[in-house]
Amino acid sequence: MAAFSAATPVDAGVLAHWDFEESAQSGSPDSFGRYFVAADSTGNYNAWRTSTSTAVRQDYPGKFGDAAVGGIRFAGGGSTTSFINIDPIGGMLSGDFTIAGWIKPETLSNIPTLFADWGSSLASQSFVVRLTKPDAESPYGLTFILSENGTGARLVNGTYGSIVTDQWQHVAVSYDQLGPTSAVANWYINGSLVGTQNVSAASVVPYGPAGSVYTFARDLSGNTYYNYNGLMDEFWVFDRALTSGEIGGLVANNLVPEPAGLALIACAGLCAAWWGLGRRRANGPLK
Ligand SMILES: [Ca+2]
Ligand SMILES: [Ca+2]
Repeated sequence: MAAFSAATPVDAGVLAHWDFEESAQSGSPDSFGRYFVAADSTGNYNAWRTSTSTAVRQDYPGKFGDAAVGGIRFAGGGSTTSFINIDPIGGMLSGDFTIAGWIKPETLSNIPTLFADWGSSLASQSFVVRLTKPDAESPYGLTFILSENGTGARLVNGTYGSIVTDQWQHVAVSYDQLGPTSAVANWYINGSLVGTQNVSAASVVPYGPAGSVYTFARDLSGNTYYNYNGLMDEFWVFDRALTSGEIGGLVANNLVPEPAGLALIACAGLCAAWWGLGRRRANGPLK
């Protein structure tokens, strides 16, 4: 457990991380009638279900970790129990964030949802990360939808890149508020930037945790044909927009580098003179 979390820097901004190293889900409900499925390394957002059906299984391989049981499988295919839930992540949707994880789809049909705020309609979902085939000629791509707090208007809505079946692929989306009225969203597949949207709105603050639950592998109420079919592994949520280099670190070794700015912050007092000299050498005299 948490073998791949141990080296994560404390300042990396991790809000949640599920490594799915469990080999089975709990057969006994907790006091809320929920069955434990997967631990979050922060301890705050353990994933649970409302049943023990075999539509979700922990005895499947992942991308990282145990070779036999290091991932999780969702049956999809119209199953009404093929999903896992977590409590809404406070701090995720009031500002910058990144969602990243590994997927290995078994089938691709309809609009498989990977991770979303589970609302009663698309309009009531604060965020959705799913797979979409935009038209008959295009491959399935990575979709990211994010709604504005207060109005529900779309801040972000797009599908980019190419997703295939039967291969592990790393998917990530980030949201970076540049100012009160501007932001930028990025889509990554296997560490490569595949899409960017510049956001301009009266307020670029996304919904807070609007739903009663966040959910993996399930979309809206009743729309079981939106359930994802396949494997997942190593999903992370961060409270900031990771750089492409940091996302590359997740792809290469499932590790998160220390944010680049923190070294300077940490030595701000002692290093001010040194940093000033460095800048002078690099850029000419400071004004
Ligand atoms: Ca597992
Ligand atoms: Ca794993």
